[in-house]
Amino acid sequence: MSDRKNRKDEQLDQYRTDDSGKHTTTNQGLKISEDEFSLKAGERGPTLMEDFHFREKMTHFDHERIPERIVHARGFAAHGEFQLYENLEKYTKADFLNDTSKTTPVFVRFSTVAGSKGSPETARDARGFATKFYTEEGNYDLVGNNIPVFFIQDAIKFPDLIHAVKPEPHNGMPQAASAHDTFWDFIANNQESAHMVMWAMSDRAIPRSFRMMEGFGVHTFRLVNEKNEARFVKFHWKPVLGTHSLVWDEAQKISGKDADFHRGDLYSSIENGDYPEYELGIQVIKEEDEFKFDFDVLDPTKLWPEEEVPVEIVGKMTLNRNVDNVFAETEQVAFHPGHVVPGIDFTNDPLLQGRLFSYTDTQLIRLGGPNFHELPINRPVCPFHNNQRDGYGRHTINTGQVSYHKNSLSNNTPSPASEEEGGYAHYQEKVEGRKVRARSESFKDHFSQATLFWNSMSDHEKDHIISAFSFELGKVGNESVRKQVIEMFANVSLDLAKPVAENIGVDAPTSGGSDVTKSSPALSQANSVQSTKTRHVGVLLDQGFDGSKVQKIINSLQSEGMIPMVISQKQGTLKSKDGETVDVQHTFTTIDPVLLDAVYVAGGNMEDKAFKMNANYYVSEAFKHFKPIGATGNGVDVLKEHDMQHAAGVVSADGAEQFVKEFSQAVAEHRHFERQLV
Ligand code: HDE
Repeated sequence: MSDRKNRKDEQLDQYRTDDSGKHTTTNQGLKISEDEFSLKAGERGPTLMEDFHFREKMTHFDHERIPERIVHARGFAAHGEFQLYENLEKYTKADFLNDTSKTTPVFVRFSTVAGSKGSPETARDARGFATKFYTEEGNYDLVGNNIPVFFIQDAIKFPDLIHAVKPEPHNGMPQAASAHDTFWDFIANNQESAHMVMWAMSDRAIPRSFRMMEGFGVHTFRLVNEKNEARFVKFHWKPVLGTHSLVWDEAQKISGKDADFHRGDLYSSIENGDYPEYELGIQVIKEEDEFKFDFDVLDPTKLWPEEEVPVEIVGKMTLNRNVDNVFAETEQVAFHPGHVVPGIDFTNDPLLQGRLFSYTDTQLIRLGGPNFHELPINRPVCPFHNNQRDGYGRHTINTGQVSYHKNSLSNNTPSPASEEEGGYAHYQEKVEGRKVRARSESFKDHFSQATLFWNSMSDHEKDHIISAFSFELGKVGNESVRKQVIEMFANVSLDLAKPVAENIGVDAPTSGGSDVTKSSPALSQANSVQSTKTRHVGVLLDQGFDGSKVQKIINSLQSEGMIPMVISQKQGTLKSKDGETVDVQHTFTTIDPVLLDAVYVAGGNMEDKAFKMNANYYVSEAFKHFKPIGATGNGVDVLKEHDMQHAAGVVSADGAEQFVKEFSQAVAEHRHFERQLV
């Protein structure tokens, strides 16, 4: 946890309270003398109405729940800071993007979209990536996802999309899953979804960690500079550890073994001082180039290929503090894409326009009224003044007689600021048109970028997409829906639609295919950053191991940034042949290979059937999930038993140094999908 307090942290100090070591009181401050027995008429008699302590305690409990978010209910958040690398005044007058000496406090909430508040975190889904910048000009919210495009082009369709993906209304199933009839029926009948579905069926929808996924603002926004020159912009977050994913079988098993897998990973990384870092990137298009591309820059189902519009890296965000209280902070935080600062503005993207309405509206029911901006987590670090008054849960005590504009009694204050004084002025875009309910022709190509995405995938990523479609559609009972989806995705690629059709028992498409040959290497995770940092290595160990060698290897793995965890049959201490001792961190039952990044069989008693059986299980699961596997000493016997010693990503080099070198390389590569293709 970071020791230095930033402005937001200092502000939150006024609201923090520590109850430890204190007497219990009622909410009126009255000390109570008994907290286990209600007040009764006689030891065996009825409880009395006058027991104010009982009534207050129970009433508060009865009202502890608020409605969960209609989407993104399952989320986890942390505090941090944003540091600008270079002054962006040529693009924007936003103060926090103009001064490299400033750090801006941030609060970031990650989430899944479809599942309820208690649902498993490794479901196949997009992830929310919402950032609140507490700038000196007010809060700026970048409310993004880990997928750069969206299912629909117009906000009016959002309730339909969400109704289709949520559990079906007649039986309330399935939870946190798109693998059901109504979702795929919606997709087949709303073909603008093709591009995002490709992402949702790809490895991007099962990230290894919140720390290893990208973030995207999705919409095209505007940057406006001091001279009132505007440019189109797309925002990106690039994780310093690279973008990495789980595999589907593993993700499903993690849902059972540890439904808190992603929050646990974020929480413990921050507690251990391994602060998650993301670089902020911007893609900028000049206004005069608006129509120079083969997509409409206002269409939220399109990305701007990085090879055509490069991403400029402009700053870094570091998450360095866990919340003190999940309800007060993570649950009560209220994001809104309409929370902007001077220098950042909207465009006419019809999805964005609708979001500008929805987010305040939803907080009114979720947080119970119009004063949610006063909750500590939502307060800007700069002062706020206006004539809004009253309402449920008002905290501010506005003094004085005047609460209207214009006035003379308070010298016509509070009063609007001019642009020079920092007043927000909307960009004066010229707009004209008839009132129509329609969609622009330029929004009607739904498949080219879906094919671009497909073309950009490596062979193993394509295999995963075929498997994901086969799984999801395999769960769709209605045959007509299955057929419609195959026909739809035949427009993306026959190399995709044909094998899926075969897997799900419907006729292969006879027409379709795409002329698009373009690809964008930046879209493939196979080209992402490799790193050993914070990778969890399960060290399988038993009594009588080779003490000095194993200890040396464990220390070296640690200095490469990995987190080795000794796993054995029983908790306690293990003794080596040469008398060294090692503490056991987990037993074979308290952890599972699906929760690890790599497995290292460091040796043990192979005569012991239980040890051998567990070691076999750990190694075969890790192998199945393409994870790096290492073995030294008699641990190598386990590899031999599975005939895997020569497979990709399996390391059994003899000397400790060589072993660490090869094993570190294997861990940095994350997964070894060459195994899948042989
Ligand atoms: Fe959201 N979305 N959304 N969304 N969204 C909400 O607001 C909505 C969309 C996103 O951690 C809700 O406070 C509409 C795109 C995130 O608290 C709600 C449309 C993107 C979060 C809402 C969209 C997002 C939300 C529910 C279509 C990526 C969680 C609770 C026009 C750019 C924020 C809440 C958090 C949450 C509406 C589409 C991201 C109902 C109407 C596109 C990360 O207001």
